[in-house]
Amino acid sequence: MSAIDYAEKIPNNVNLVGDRTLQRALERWQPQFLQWWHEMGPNDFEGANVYLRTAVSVDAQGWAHYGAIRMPDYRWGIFLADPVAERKIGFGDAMGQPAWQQVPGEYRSTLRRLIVTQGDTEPASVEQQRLLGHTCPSLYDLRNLFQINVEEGRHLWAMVYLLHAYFGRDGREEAEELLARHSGDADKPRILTTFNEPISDWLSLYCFTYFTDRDGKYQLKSLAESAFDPLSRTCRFMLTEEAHHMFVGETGISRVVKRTLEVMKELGSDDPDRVRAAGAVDLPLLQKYLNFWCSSSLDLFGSEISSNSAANFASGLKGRPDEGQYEDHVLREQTLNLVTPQGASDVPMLNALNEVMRESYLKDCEIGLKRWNRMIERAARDFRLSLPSSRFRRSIGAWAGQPADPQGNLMQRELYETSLADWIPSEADKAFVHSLMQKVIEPGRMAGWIAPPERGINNLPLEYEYVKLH
Ligand code: BYC
Repeated sequence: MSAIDYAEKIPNNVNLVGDRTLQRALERWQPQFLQWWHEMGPNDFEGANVYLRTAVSVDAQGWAHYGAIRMPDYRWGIFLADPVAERKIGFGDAMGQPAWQQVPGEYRSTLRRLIVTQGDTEPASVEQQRLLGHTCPSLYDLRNLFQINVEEGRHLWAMVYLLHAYFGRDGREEAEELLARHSGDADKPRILTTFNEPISDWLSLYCFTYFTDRDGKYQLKSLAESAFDPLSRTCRFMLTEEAHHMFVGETGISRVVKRTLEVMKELGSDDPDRVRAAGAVDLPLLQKYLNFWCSSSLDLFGSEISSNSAANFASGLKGRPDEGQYEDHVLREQTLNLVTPQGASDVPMLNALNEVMRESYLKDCEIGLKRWNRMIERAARDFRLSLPSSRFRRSIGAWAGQPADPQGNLMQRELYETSLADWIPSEADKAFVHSLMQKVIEPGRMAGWIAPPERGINNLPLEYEYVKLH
């Protein structure tokens, strides 16, 4: 178990003092990061005392430390999971050879690109969520939002450490660019489309943390398999933080469903208009939000047929999540039958790995859907939530721009365009959801559109003042 050194200016468990040049470079980046947080983070809440958890070590018990702090005082730092002794490459053409402690020259630019793409999403999400504090449904939720935000900030630190430590001058320049691109910026947007979508209401936040953070889980798991050992160790520790983000999404949507069912019971009706008039989110509206964020997140896996994915796997840069669960780790002999708008064909498995990952991701997404549908079934309501087909509303890959309905049926483009407002939130839907977003900050109280959570944080009561605003 590695303890984290909090006596240092940059808390770390990588013996930063042992490398003065790296330490100095990171100490130069640190004020730029803090300035970015001050400008692009949840800056209207800088004076608030937030009940946050901070890692004290990188093992499973390392989350013990909880305490109220101001967010700008959060100790962002560099934490890697402990090394695995004599770790070997677990897949690809170099399988069985020792994992790399340095970046092989021939993979330098590809690895840098993967790390930059991963790193870019982290500050992007903080930027996307920066105004949500003003409309929080409770102090409990406000605290969870801020916990997620500071951890995304730390995930940025994780990638910046790799860039500084292993990619020299190019890496340092990329680290600066990570603070210069901004979510939704017309001139310098974030790299991946989902991270340029506005998240201006809490229903979107719960969908984002359910669907998009789950893509994070899959991407981090596949990078945790990497032959480049520092990347693997970094991602393994990031995954421990990611779990809470998905928890916020899954329980957030559960609480919305619970409240909606209560309102339907009180009204004795499931008429969406009446549910809305009573100040709750009708289930068809929730379905539209699920359709939007799920389809956007499906794009994050890349093209169905991808030479990048083949090269990354074969060279050992990026594996499949939980690579150990598979039998064949080289994949030179296998094919996958893929259906594209051009028809079905057998594709070399190496080129189809984005699709393999997307399909296992969709299965993982189903778990929440089952839970929510059980709640709806138990309330004897005749409605079921579902995931959209991976052909629906795609912008990347074989199905990009294809007019497919949420069930995946191709249709006439004109009808598709006019039907979109029935499938994803329309302007009127968004305006309604925004009208629900009224800030509730009395300890223990909840907004009317969401049920309370089953329990508080770290065994504290729900009435605890998780954020002291003044
Ligand atoms: N948007 O062969 P292709 C998270 C580009 S979330 C825009 O289809 P490939 C988090 C691609 O870059 C996890 N561009 O796909 C969650 C490529 O460009 P170049 C983030 C896209 O390369 C919540 C070209 O299209 N981590 O952590 O096999 C809160 C052809 O690429 C998109 C990662 O993504 C898109 N959606 O896979 C906070 C892991 N998709 O190179 C955080 C690192 C593709 O030809 N990234 N393109 O110029 C990767 O592994 C890969 O870059 C991708 C794409 C999976 C994104």
